[in-house]
Amino acid sequence: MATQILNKGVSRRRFLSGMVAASAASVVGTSLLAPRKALAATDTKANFSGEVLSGSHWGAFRAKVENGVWVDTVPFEKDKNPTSMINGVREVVYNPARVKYPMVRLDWLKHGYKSDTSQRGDNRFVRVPWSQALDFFYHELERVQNNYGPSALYAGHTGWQSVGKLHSAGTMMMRAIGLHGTYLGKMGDYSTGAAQVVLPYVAGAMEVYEQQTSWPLVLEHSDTIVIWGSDPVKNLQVGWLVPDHSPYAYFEQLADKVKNNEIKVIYIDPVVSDTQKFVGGEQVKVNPQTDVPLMLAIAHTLYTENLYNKEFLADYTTGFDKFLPYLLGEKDGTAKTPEWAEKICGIDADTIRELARQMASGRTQIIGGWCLQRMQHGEQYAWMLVVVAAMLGQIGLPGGGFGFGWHYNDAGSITSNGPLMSGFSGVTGVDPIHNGSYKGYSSYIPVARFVDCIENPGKTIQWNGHDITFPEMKMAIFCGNNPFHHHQDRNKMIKIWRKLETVVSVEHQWTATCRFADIVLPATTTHERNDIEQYGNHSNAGIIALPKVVEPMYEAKDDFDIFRDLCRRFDREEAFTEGKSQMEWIEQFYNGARLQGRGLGVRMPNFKKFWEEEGFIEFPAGTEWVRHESFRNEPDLEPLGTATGLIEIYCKAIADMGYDDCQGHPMWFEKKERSHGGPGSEKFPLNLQSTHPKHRLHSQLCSSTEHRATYSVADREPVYISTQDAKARGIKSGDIVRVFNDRGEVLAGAVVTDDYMSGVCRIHEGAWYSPLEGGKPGTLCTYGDPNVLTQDIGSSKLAQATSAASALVEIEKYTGKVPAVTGFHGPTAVTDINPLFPAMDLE
Ligand SMILES: Nc1nc2c(c(=O)[nH]1)N[C@H]1C(S)=C(S)[C@@H](COP(=O)(O)OP(=O)(O)OC[C@H]3O[C@@H](n4cnc5c(=O)[nH]c(N)nc54)[C@H](O)[C@@H]3O)O[C@H]1N2
Ligand SMILES: Nc1nc2c(c(=O)[nH]1)N[C@H]1C(S)=C(S)[C@@H](COP(=O)(O)OP(=O)(O)OC[C@H]3O[C@@H](n4cnc5c(=O)[nH]c(N)nc54)[C@H](O)[C@@H]3O)O[C@H]1N2
Ligand SMILES: [Mo]
Repeated sequence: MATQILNKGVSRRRFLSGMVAASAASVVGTSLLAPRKALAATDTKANFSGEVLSGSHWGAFRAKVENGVWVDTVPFEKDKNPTSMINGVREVVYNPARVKYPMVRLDWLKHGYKSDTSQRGDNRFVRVPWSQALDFFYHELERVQNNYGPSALYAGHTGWQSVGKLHSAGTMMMRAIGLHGTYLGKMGDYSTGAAQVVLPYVAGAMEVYEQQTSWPLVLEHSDTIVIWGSDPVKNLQVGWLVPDHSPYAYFEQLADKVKNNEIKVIYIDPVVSDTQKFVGGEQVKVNPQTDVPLMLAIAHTLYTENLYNKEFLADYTTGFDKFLPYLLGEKDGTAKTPEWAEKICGIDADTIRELARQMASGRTQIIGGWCLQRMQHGEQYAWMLVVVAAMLGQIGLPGGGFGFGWHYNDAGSITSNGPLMSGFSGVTGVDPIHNGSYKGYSSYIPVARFVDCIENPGKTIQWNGHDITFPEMKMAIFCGNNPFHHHQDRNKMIKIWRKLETVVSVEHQWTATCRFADIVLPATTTHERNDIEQYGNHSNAGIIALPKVVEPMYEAKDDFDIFRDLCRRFDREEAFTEGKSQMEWIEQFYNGARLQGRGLGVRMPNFKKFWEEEGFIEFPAGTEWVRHESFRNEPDLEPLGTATGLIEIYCKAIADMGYDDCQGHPMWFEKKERSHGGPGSEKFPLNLQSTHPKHRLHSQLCSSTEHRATYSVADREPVYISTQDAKARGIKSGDIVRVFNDRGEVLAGAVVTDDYMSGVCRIHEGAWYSPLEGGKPGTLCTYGDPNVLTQDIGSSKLAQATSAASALVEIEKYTGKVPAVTGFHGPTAVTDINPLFPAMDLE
């Protein structure tokens, strides 16, 4: 049924005057945005047939287009290890969950910010014209700023949006909203929330997002590589910019070296990872959430067997003397021996001792992942890994020491000698219209506590040495992220969401966040607009043009145009665009790099030639590099960024914060929920992993119908379960099962496998929340969103990061009537509404 377009006359007359004429569609068309003749080839794609080179978070590709329709995708020939996810990218443009039109939630349209928010999630929406949707958006910003000030407006962006130096959706939102007024922002992210707070105290840098030692040096120098809770072969498929997948060549070389017994690779992981399958090596099956006891026992062995590097500890670290009494049990009466650890982590004491001896027997590179810090007390893992590496004394040597980012953004590749391109900025230097008082509330919150903030205005929590006092949030804006996948404890979130008066979502997929929003604005995908991006992340291998592949679908508009049209409503359009068209911005980013390139001796063609001809430039190769080498060579001249310039095994700054759950040195803390005999495991015995998806980027590509069918099981998200646990529950591969705990229940499709140890199961994060009864807390999720089951608690008072990886569940074969999956069909469009619905109180 076709949705009825509401008459523009329904719009609020008072503030509309003068705006209808300036409504987006009438002013911004592709012809105005790309005025150059030279751009004709990429400008109008309506009847285009041919091939377009472009890029995405999943890599670069050539899109085959026939008569304006994208029909096939082949990987870019320079990418020697493309991911099969490339096949799902075309479907981002074409799928039933595309956001087609501006939509307003039915009851919000009737009653505005006084709507019945318990209806949120019932998915009933009304199509409205663009101008009206943007007027509502603008008017709400005004109302909230005037009545409550900046702390009631949350625009704390965190999210993966899409690639492109111009259309960085979250940046555009922050720029536009920031031109209107100040707002409540966020600190940190979900990815590395705990590590990025603790590691600067311990090692002087975040350590997570930085480049790592070049792979050729690791392959040459390492005797042992310990991969600790990390799966680079799975996780390097995607990148923040367009990945070049260059590290995969090194994993192939590593596999050869493992085969020839030249390098020993040990995986500390409850699961046989994709990396282990690709590279080979041995698994040490650790009980989930108990890596810190294992590390403490390794440290204990290194110490008692005199296998540690005293000179390194003396010259490069501080505080070992304060840590030692804890390690030896002089403080708490418990020596952290392998026998002590065995009972917690499930690895027998002799194996722990052998592991410690192996690590001390030659050059050892420790490669840590991030899942382990995405759990309660996640700070301790990151800190203790550095302590073990410090005791081994190889930090700063090629193939030795620690690294926390090898699974991310092509790390370990060799960085080119090319220039770095800048991008669209979230700030302008132009004063906002509203610059009100935060009235004693904090102007930012730790990002993973944002639902806690909505629930508890006025509450004060501790964070990284500060008191954070939550304000009363009234309005929230999301653009380029999907909180109804990324945040924990969905059912709690649904209840608390009702306290918000107005929620805006700018999206191109009808995600659960759209379902729980009031105003939904349809954005274009990368492939319906022009952009430019860096090719290769840490490798910075080159620059790739991202020309439009097809014309925008339905009424989708570029984020740039959405926010410029919003800014026009408060006289900040010029400040937003700086008077430049999209193509002028793209050209400016390119020319900035070209100028830089001259200084580096890298010649780049002029923009016209780049854009019209190759669309791709490769930079000359750089040189190999060793992380922490300069510190090792000259600790006085190149100190770390810590308070002492040294590695802080004991940290006075943290100790002085006086937190019970993160003290002056790394420690083992029992968890609220832990499998294998830990708290809560009698009722819910299985540890639920919600690690990063093998076939998606978070929730992105979940709505790609054909791609989803390649991995879903009985139409549901897979839940991986060990052979032993499946047998005990009478579950076979292909069964629909119910995964549940006291927080909620989801259906999923069972995959029974020997890759998982008993007591461990997994549903990848990003599976779309698909409620049986939309908006009802506790309702069954028909597809398998793992965040229905996770805990929403801070990691500790230090970082207040997400604890998504601390969750227990039970699984049973589902015997009830199997409901259809509800998540992927877009909104229920209400069309029989009287256009003269009761006037909203917009004053
Ligand atoms: N249980 C559990 N939860 C987790 C994690 C976990 O390990 N376990 N991991 C966490 C981590 S590390 C992360 S980084 C987060 C990720 O959380 P998010 O970054 O929120 O996840 P995405 O699915 O990438 O959401 C991006 C959204 O932006 C939209 N989008 C894409 N391009 C554009 C655009 O051009 N314009 C606009 N307006 N929108 C666009 C996409 O359609 C998508 O809905 O999830 C976190 N949540
Ligand atoms: N394909 C794909 N790749 C991605 C992403 C994606 O969505 N899809 N997202 C990207 C983003 S935003 C991020 S933040 C990173 C995330 O990177 P990470 O957080 O490092 O990755 P995960 O896949 O969540 O988990 C890595 C490993 O941790 C193991 N693990 C889980 N629990 C435990 C435990 O208790 N002990 C031990 N020793 N190991 C454990 C898992 O079995 C898995 O092998 O990935 C990036 N790469
Ligand atoms: Mo992340």
